Amino acid sequence: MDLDDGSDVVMHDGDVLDSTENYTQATGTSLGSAIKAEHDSRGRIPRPNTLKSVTPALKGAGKKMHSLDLNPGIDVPRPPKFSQLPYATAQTGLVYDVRMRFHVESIPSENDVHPEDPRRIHAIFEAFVHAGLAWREGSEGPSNYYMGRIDTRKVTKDEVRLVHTERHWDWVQSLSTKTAEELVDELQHPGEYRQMDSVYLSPSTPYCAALSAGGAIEACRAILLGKVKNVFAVIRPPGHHAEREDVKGFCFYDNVSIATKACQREFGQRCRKVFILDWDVHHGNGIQQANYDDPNVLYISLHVHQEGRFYPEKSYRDRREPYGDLLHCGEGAGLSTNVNIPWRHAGMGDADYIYAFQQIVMPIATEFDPDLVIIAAGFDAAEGDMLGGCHVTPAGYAHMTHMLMSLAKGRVAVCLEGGYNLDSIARSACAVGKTLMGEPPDRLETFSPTRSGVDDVNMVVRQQSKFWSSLYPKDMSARLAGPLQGERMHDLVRKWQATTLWEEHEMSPLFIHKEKLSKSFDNQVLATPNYTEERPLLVIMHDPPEVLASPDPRTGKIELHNTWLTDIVKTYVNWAVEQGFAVIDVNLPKHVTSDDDAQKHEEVDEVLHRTVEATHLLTYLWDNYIELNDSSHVFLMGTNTGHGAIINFIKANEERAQDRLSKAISFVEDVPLQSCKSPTNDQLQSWYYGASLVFVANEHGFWHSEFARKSRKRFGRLEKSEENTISDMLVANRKAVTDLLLRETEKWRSQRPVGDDEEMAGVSAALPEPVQRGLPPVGNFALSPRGKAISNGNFTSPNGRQARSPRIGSPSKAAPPIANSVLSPRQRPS
Ligand code: X5A
Ligand code: ZN
Repeated sequence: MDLDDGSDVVMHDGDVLDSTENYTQATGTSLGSAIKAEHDSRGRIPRPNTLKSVTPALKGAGKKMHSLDLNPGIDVPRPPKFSQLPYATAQTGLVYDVRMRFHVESIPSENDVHPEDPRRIHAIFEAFVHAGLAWREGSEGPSNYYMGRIDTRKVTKDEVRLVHTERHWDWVQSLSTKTAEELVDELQHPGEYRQMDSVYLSPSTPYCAALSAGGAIEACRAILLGKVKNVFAVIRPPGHHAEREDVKGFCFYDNVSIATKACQREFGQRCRKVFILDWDVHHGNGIQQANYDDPNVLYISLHVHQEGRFYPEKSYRDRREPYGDLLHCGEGAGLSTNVNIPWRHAGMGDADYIYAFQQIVMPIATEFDPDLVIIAAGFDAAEGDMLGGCHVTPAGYAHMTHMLMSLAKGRVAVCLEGGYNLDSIARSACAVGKTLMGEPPDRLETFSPTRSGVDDVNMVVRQQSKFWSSLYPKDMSARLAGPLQGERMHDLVRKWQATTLWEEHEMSPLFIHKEKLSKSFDNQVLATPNYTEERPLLVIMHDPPEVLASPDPRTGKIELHNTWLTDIVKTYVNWAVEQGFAVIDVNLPKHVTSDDDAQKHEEVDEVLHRTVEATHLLTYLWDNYIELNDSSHVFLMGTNTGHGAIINFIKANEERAQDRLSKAISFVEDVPLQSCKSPTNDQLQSWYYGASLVFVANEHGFWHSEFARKSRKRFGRLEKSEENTISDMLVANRKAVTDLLLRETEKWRSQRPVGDDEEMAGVSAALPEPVQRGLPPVGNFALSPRGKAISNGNFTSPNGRQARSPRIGSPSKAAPPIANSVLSPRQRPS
């Protein structure tokens, strides 16, 4: 065996422990001076074998654990008290050694203390003592309930080599003989094979890193040897970012992976399968790498990912592709035993974590059925952590711990990783410690996971359902992306709408010049042929129709017979056409697809972004199709982001809007209500008040704001709807809208030539002429998704003045319209 020198295990050193463990107000600097006292004249920490050692060295892995018997303190683990309840009456172990505080910045920076602060482990130990969980000289005692103290020791080279390269070991070792200046130089001019990323170095770094990894091993061994029921290892430096040959993210040795492999080697069948749960807010790239092809190590990590923008992604020397995304599921025999739960946003809280545990972690871990559970327990997702930006509470950590304790007959080793707010980590660790000791978790206080959190979890379920028989619904994306070549329903529905609007009202697409084009833009803007004529023009900017589905509970499939589409906007279009109005119908997609994401789940685009897009579109329509025509009236109607677009447009085009716009009608369900206040024109808001009608959902937050009582006028003429969804509001308030439009157009209606339009509308509604009419001119005015204009010669110039040829589909391409005959499922009009 490849062993270190004879000093590789040093047990309790009375002097050091007594002088520092009671150092209750230890700070970075005061601790620094306590440590400096032990440095020799050259400013180096003595080699461990010069520290007074009270026990003989324990060499190598797999030797009998002697320290448990040798240490005569009150906090030594005792055997279970009651053989009928061996687990319940056994103690929780505690690994903590003050010497792990020696790893400090060699030249401390003045103002900003490095977050991976030596006080971190002290703060946790201190909190344990104060909470009565851990014993310290001077604590009341003896108590039967303290954690049982387990000594740490230095990891051996042989153990480190289970995970890291020899070069990695040698380089870490080499730090111990360097001066402060040399260490700074090492950081600033990293050698050819190494690039420093988020670490600091001190001569005692190799020593502390060795104690940290050794502590993780001894924690697990104590459980597997039956000395304790579970363990909390308060260790530093952390480990989960350290890779085979890289120190990274404050980490030197991958403590948890080293402990895993050491225990698998020592205990064989008794510790064949290890489950590592990593709740540090960062992805544990090191743990993933070390166990990626091992079917006997299940690694599950919950971490903020932000689509690759969060640490440690983008920090790899080899510039590798995202490593912590949900597609990384292991390789070879280890395919399926790597599970990433990447949060696309920070700000996750208890409810998100509990949801992930219930939907993913516990089903998979239960099916995996481990012999040992190790928690890579960073507390940087805790409320108050400055690096994580999340909100997990102590009760949240307690519940996660509690759930994990149902696995592996309760064999849970908690190993500290990150966590940088001293107060947060102390409180979180206490909650975990108490839970390990048998105390039921505190009540949770938040229960609603965030929208994106639910999406993130369900995406992982979908991915992992390929590998785990306990996960449903099963994924179907492979089928979609394969020979089936699924199309987005959004695009199909809009195509169908275009077909019906063509058949019933001869509505056809207006050319929209868009830089970034996608299928979702085809057919977005449909107009009746008379939109340039002297008659009222109604422009409706609306959300896509609502789809209500009852998915198959097992497969997640949405069957068409269990799916309903409600398109209330259509009834407004029908009504307006009957009145002889021209109509421009604008569909505002909730997500704009791009070519390469055709079969992927997409979150709804941000409201702000969608509103900006809708504003551009409205401005374009106004410039090219509305302003220059002969309309007698212009009515703008908008739902949700359409409302925002109308207000934005008015504010940016005060004069033009006031000149031509007759009424602006809005329906607002789940977007902010916009005011029409202009900084330069006081008169604008009173004009808008007179020209608007704004329906606001019954439960919209506005009604509880102070605006609802005073200064309402700037929001236009508000109507509180009885209803709460756009569809319901459009139904319930239709009469108010149509009455308003009738009143506004009274004069025009009494003067116009009789018969003309009603006749046309009546004919097309009663007597469709499918074969003659042919297919609607879908795609004729829009650009194709690839950005190429498809034109068959009938091109409407963007100024909208040119006459439009109403029938464009060539008769040879004619296919029966949807209403008149049914196409077989595979058949397509060619
Ligand atoms: C263990 C851990 C975080 C590193 C952040 C570097 N490391 N910016 O939490
Ligand atoms: Zn972290």
